[in-house]
Amino acid sequence: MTKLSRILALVTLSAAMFAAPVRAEDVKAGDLVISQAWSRATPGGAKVAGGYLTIENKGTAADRLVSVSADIAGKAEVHEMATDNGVMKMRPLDKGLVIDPGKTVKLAPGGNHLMLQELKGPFKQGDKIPVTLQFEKAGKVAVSLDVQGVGAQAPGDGGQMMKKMHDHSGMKM
Ligand SMILES: [Cu+2]
Repeated sequence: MTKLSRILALVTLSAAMFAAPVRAEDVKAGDLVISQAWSRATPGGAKVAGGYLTIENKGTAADRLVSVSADIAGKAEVHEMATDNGVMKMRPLDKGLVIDPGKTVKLAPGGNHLMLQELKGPFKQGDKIPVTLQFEKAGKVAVSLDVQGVGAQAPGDGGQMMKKMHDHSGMKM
């Protein structure tokens, strides 16, 4: 092996390492980039689950997430959290969710989310749940939700946050 071919082999090897699959794949649709799509495992027979993801609009015009559908859910909606008489409640976003140009919109626990209802089966940690997003401009976009642990607060969390919080509550300051 010449010095050059050894270098080339190294370069090829490191390129292959960088190309290794990451957990949540980015999905590009027109000017939109959708990433970190995830959900949570459904505990004992639950028929509803939230869906969370990040939508970045790299274009110069606003787009709108109009609706969502999934084979596993009899009904799916885009929800927002709103305060009603001092109580946080969720409700469907009838006009959809606007993603302004140059902005990133994050659907996350406690905020906007996808609501999958009338589930035909449980979500288990490690599952990938295919859902179809419908955008006004970008059209239909297929993504899959990476199912995390029951108490997860973020993708890849697997319920660690919950455990950490419990640890803290037991700590004497
Ligand atoms: Cu909801």
